[in-house]
Amino acid sequence: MWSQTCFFVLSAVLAYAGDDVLYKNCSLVELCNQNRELERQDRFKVNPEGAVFANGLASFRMQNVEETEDFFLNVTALEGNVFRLQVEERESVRYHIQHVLDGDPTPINFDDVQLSLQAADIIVGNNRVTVNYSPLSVEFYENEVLQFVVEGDRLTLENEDLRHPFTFGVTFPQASHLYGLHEHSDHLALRTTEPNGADPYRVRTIDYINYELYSTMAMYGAIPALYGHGSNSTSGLFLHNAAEIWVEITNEAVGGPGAYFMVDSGAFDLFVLLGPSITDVVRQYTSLTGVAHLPPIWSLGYHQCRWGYANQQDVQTVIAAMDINDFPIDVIWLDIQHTQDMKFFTWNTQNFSDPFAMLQNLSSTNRYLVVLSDCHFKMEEGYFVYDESLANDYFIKNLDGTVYVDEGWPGPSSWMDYLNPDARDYYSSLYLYENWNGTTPTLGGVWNDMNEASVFNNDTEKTFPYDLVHYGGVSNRDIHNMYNLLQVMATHKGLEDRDNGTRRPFILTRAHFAGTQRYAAFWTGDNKAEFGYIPISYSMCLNANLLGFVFCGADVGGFFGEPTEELLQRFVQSGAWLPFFREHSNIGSERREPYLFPEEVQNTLREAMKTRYAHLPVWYTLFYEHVRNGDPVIRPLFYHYPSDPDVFEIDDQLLLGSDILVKAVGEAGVESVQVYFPGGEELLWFSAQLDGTFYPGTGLTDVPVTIDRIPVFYRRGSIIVTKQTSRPSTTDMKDDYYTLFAFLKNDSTATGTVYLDDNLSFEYRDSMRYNYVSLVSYGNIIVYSSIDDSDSQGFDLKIEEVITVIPETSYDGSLTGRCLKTSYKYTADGIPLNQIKLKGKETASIKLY
Ligand code: MIG
Repeated sequence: MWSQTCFFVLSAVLAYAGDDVLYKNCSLVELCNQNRELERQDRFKVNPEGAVFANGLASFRMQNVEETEDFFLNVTALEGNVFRLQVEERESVRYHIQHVLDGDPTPINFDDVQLSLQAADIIVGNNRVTVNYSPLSVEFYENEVLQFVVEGDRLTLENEDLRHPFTFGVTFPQASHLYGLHEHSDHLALRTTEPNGADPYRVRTIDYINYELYSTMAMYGAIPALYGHGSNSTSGLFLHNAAEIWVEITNEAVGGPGAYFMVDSGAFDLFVLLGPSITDVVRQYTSLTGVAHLPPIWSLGYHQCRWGYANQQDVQTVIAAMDINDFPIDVIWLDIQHTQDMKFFTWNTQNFSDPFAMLQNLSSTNRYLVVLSDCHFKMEEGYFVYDESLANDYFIKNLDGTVYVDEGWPGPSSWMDYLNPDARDYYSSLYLYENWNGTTPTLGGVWNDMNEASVFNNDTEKTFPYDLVHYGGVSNRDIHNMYNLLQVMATHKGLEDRDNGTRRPFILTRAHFAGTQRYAAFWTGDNKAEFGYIPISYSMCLNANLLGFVFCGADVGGFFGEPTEELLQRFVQSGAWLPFFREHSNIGSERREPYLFPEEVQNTLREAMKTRYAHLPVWYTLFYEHVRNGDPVIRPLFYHYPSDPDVFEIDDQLLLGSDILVKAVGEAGVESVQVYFPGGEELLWFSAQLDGTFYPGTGLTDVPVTIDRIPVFYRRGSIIVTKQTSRPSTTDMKDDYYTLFAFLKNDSTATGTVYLDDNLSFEYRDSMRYNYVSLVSYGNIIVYSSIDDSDSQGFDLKIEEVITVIPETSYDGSLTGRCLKTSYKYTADGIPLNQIKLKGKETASIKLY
């Protein structure tokens, strides 16, 4: 026991002796240093002869200006204001990735093609794509407004032995700000990078240990999508490529903000998203790369994690202490220590000698377990996963054909090659109950950590070397950023299969790529117990939400270090408003379960957590709306107030849906914070404390804060659907009645939606078993109707109370800054509301009294 503990601590210290020199800046990476200051020059032209136009595809013959090499330039029109631009050598050896897009996008026919001596104009609906032959450029117009340009003078395509780098420049003429290129610990609005300033944004999945605030360095996630937003419109791009990318950003350029992409390998396969609104661009992106399925409801509750729950008694003790101290919790997590010698899919025989009993105990309290499972496997004969994978050739190889071995948690390890479909199937099968001993449905989810992949090797920036070889001879260069996607696809299939598709899997992944959102949630990795890591968690999760990855959270409390009591309270208060809500700490930090603190600290933590649970219907409904439409769950202000330039750089405030405004408190000792209230004078924001105060949407305003809570506001005109009964877990809330808050406008109306289903299965998807309800309040009348013709039987909307809120006016009609609340618990006929069942499939109303 002792020696083992020492080993953990020691290796933890070694692993975290992080040193920035470890990670290369632009000057040390050939791709970046050789291309960064590339001269603008026309290197290519289109030869108008030989262009082919058919079925939504325009294929041009492109040549270098010396006319010695032949390329093609293809423009495809896709549904919903999207185009695809592909440029490639005629005799291409470039690798084309698979599995990233959510199905093959269907081309649609052009309405017209107009050819001149200089250019081809392709017309599709409101859009026009102009391919200018020489100098080469491709312009994208929406309603005759130039939205997006691919510049020809920074286009290069090279062929080398193992890599096929290319570069290109784009501009967004209508934009004032650029967003995207997740994941960086940086502001939401991308900043200008330049040779004497910040490095270009690096897009490569890397375990950036001790990550710093406000950096353009690569991190765990890599999503090569970029949006340009201005007061009048938004457009965007998605580069369908999983190689390393560096992106130079210029905000001040004459033709609009621009980006210069330096791509290490793979195909030039660019999707152009023409909006024209930010909502449209997000939907265009999610229609290409997919959306999440509904999370099992328990995964929206509070998660208690720690790298340090080292035996099954500990699990039981933590849950019991949470219960005794009245903290809601749904999930407890086990880190690497649950395994025998870091061998995944085994249990530590001494400390987890009876996992069935542990799971049984958890399930008796309606709680779930999530355990960590990494993609590296201990090189040890007799370890079944290692033996079977080796025998079947499932591991990644070195260039010389030998199996790749390097250091992971268990010491020398090999990494599963998820590009191999058989390896994926095998890996999926490991999750079956019969193969993973001691597991039951109470082990509801899996945590795939370290899948950048992280390797304990400082010479390769703590990840795979570039030249590793995957199934089919594919170089890691070509798929590095999507390795994680292939893993979580397999994990997801494993979890689906073990329950015969009856339960929604929950997976947490650290690395992520475009498309990973279809299978997993992610968190922002190893942050620190410092105030700055609170606002950055909002910025990072907001960015991810714009790029289709909605299920995001940060280690509450900070992974490294010791939060002060104040910091912990602020972390819990802000983390409760991010989609994934988990406290986590590393093995070297002190325990910080909420019940370990003085009574007054416990009280604030408890209130923040209970507030999260009370808003569970809001969360669940927003996740459904994401599944349905591709919309983000949390949103930056500019998403709903796109023409107010003052909000374009705000990233420490979020909107949960459209109706709840939250401001992170990211500083110690503050007595007030500046909150930006959007929407203009007519729009009022009511304090969620319901203490009677409200603020008009007139911009930055000082709002007093105490340690008790962070500023949260409800939008006037909305109906907020909550559950007010305090319960130990989301499962226990299943049959609880709803409490509606209606913030009535001047015309005495308010609107909202709520979604109900069985919380756990795929029946909502496979047999339309749900009830999606629209609500309209007219003060003392509530009108409800099911939005779809779904099978809503059993999902009646049960309300116990409706509270209307209106601003108080003084005798001369001016607002007093206070509001009036009215509670309704009975119908006008004197029937208690909780005896009324609002069935689906009908529009009806109840009169309240
Ligand atoms: O090298 O499993 O980000 O959450 O506790 C560290 C131990 C490996 C990194 C994860 C962290 C987790 C830790 N892991």
